[in-house]
Amino acid sequence: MSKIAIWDRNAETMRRADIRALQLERLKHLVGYCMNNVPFYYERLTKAGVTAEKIKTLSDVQYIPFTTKDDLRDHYPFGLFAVPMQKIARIHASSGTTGKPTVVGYTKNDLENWAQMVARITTAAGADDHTIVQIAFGYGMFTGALGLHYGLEKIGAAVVPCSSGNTEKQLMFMRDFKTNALVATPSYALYMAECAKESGYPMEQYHLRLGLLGSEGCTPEMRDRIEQGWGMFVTDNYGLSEVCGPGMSGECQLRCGLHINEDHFLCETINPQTLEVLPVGETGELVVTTLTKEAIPLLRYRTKDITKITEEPCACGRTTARMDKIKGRSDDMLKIRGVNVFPSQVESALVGMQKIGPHYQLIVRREGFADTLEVKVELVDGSVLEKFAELEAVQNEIKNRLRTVLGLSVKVTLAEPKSLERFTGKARRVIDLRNEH
Ligand code: DLL
Repeated sequence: MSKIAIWDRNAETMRRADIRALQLERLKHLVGYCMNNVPFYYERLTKAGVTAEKIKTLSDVQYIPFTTKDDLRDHYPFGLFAVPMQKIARIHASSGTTGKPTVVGYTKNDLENWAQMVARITTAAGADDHTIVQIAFGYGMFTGALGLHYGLEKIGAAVVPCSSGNTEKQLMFMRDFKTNALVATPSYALYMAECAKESGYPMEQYHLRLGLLGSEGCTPEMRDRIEQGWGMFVTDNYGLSEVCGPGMSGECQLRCGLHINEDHFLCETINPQTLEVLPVGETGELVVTTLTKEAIPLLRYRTKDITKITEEPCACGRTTARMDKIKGRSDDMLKIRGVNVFPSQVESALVGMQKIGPHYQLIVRREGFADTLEVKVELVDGSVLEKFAELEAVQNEIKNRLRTVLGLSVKVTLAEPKSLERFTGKARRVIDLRNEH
């Protein structure tokens, strides 16, 4: 592992009191800016009785109403933009599965800030000007590819904009270019490792050392599998298109939480049911206020992502608050016969078990009035399917593990090797059949 480098020492190692003071100053300015430039916020803030002058301390942020994905959708496409179109330099949209996508814009300043934030988190992860990085996120409206692209260019890395898919070609470039870093979703990185093993070229022809993975959850167990598959060191980075894209936070090489770019984002956690603000250190839904965005500033945006924040300084020297790896989304949480189940819990319990592969699927059904969960996993060795006693033993072991972790009895189905779907972008592991007849 290389020595710990810091891209923007000023911003990343500020004293806590100075960070808080800067956030307060920016929050006050932001409230005025939103009032003056976005009619939606003018109405919301006026109704709530909030003005810039009334913000005296950072905790006064709690008086500002939340903004949600529905607010963005209701104002599709540009209704929440705070600047005229002449000032917009780029437009992205989120990959929503239903309804209209959420559209976000960037001014030139926003793009520069974004690239700086990505430069910070990729440096923290261990990338530098010796890095040859293949970007295997889909280029297009998704913020992942271009977001990482410009940040990595800024730190002097050689960027290979492969996009996602066409895995054989990706692998050829990796071998021929001596690519030493990979940007992808964890599920695609895992799939690529599987393809590399099968492609017939010795693994010594691959030179990956660093995985900058993000855009979806990845348990430590899954991370181990990816690291073993590639022989590389994997870091996690987080963001969402609504608040800029990747670059909001990322792990340093010590991997004890994701450093938040706090000069650009004010983060809180709330109880998603009661909406009350939680004390720092308690697990809840992450709420983000963008402190510097010009094109589409967001006040208290509800991310639906579940995490907790710590303000303890990190041994890497950065003083910025860190968030835990995302535990799940509040809207991903399955409620099975009264028990809360996060797909990540199932992943932790399964991945790393002998005899089964790291790909899985969760199928939720409604039977009568009760919801049931089926967990489908792949066998490493398909011949087990013909040996009843062995099959039953594997099935029971998985069932018992899941019962211990979830406190719930689930149906376990063992499938042929390589029979479950593979993903080149974000994985879709939960199939919810509750509303199908
Ligand atoms: O996924 C932005 C991004 C791109 C982040 C590339 C990191 C790397 P969206 O498509 O708007 O934006 O999806 C945002 O993805 O609310 C989380 O639920 C999930 N997500 C993103 N990063 C992580 C992560 C991008 N590191 C949504 N761990 C978020 C877990 C993540 N979930």
